[in-house]
Parts: sequence; C-alpha cells; structure tokens
Amino acid sequence: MGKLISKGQRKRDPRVVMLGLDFAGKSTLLYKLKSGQAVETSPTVGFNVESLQTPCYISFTLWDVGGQGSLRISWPHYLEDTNALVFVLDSTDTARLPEALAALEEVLSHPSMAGVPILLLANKQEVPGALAPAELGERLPRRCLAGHRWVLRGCSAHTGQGLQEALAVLGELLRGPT
Ligand SMILES: Nc1nc2c(ncn2[C@@H]2O[C@H](COP(=O)(O)OP(=O)(O)OP(=O)(O)O)[C@@H](O)[C@H]2O)c(=O)[nH]1
Ligand SMILES: [Mg+2]
Repeated sequence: MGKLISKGQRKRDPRVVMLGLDFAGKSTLLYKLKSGQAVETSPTVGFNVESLQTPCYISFTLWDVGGQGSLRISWPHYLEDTNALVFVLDSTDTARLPEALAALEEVLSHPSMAGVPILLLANKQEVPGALAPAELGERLPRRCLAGHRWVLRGCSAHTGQGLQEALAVLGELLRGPT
C-alpha cells in the first residue's frame, strides 16, 4: 500500500529569492509578473512575496527583498532552502554595476547558495543606451558562477519585454538538469 500523504505534508512550492541593488526594479518586476501592470513602487523595506506560475505551470513563491545598502545584511536570512535565485541588474546604471556584481559575489559565497540555479535579469532594456545583456555578460564574475546553472536574460519591467521568456527559463532552472 502506498504511503498516505496528508495535506500538512504536501510538498511546498519552490522558493525563489529575488535580490539586486536598490532601484534595480525588483518590486516593479514582481508586480508586473503578478498583475501584468507596471505599478509605481516605493523602496522596499523588508520584503514582498507573491505566488506565481511559469508558462509551463510550475507554481513558485517569489520573494522580493529590499536592496538598499543597509538592508543587504538581511539577505542571508532569505537564502536558506532557496530553489533558485533571481538577481536583477539595472542595465542603465553602469556606475553601480561593480557594486551590484560585488553584491552578487557575496550572495554566491553564502553556503546556502551552493548549487542553486541563478537567473540574472538585465532589467530596463527599453531605455536607450542601456547595457545589452551580452555586454553585461562579459563583466560577470564567472569564477563565482562556476558550479551553478545560470542564465542571463534582458527584460523590461515597464514594457514587459522578455518577461515571459525569463519565466520560462526560470521554469527550466527549477525543473533541474535534464
Ligand atoms: N525605465 C525603466 N524603469 C524601471 C524598470 N523597472 C523598474 N523601473 C523603475 O526603477 C525604479 C525602482 O524600481 P523598484 O522596483 O522600486 O526597485 P527595487 O529593486 O524594488 O528597489 P528596492 O526595493 O529599494 O530594493 C522605479 O522608479 C521603477 O519605475 C524598467 O524596466 N524600465
Ligand atoms: Mg523593491
């Protein structure tokens, strides 16, 4: 006889944590994905969380954590039991790109992140002069990304450009290596 699984033991949805510097567009992305609308946000103090689905119907929980400098010390608390990391970069902010990549490196050095797949989003692609994903890709800290399955995609939380593709990629990362 098969084991009975009570509701309380039901497997939880995958947990996806979204990080990135303040102003990268994480909350705008979260609400665009949830509602299809570009809503006005204010800087996140703490976190927002929503249930979402990939185009191939994988339900997941997306945690959007505030990225201001003083809040980044709280990031490690969110990393435990994470099934995937979404790291959002502001493609228009070349001045703070080194800071963003250093923050990514720090996240990846956390023991909870071992082997966790990563979706890097080069956001704000609709802005003229934004750094293209390929240009951003050349600057990534490859040494730290080694050992992770990772994908870099461009998107715009304002226009929605690239978001369905990004969700599809996230679904593949959550499903695991084939
Ligand atoms: N042009 C453009 N602006 C964007 C895009 N996504 C977000 N923004 C703007 O960037 C600003 C910051 O967006 P938020 O979503 O609040 O940024 P955040 O990453 O959540 O910031 P914290 O909560 O402080 O960590 C807002 O003015 C957004 O409207 C985008 O794709 N294109
Ligand atoms: Mg926010």
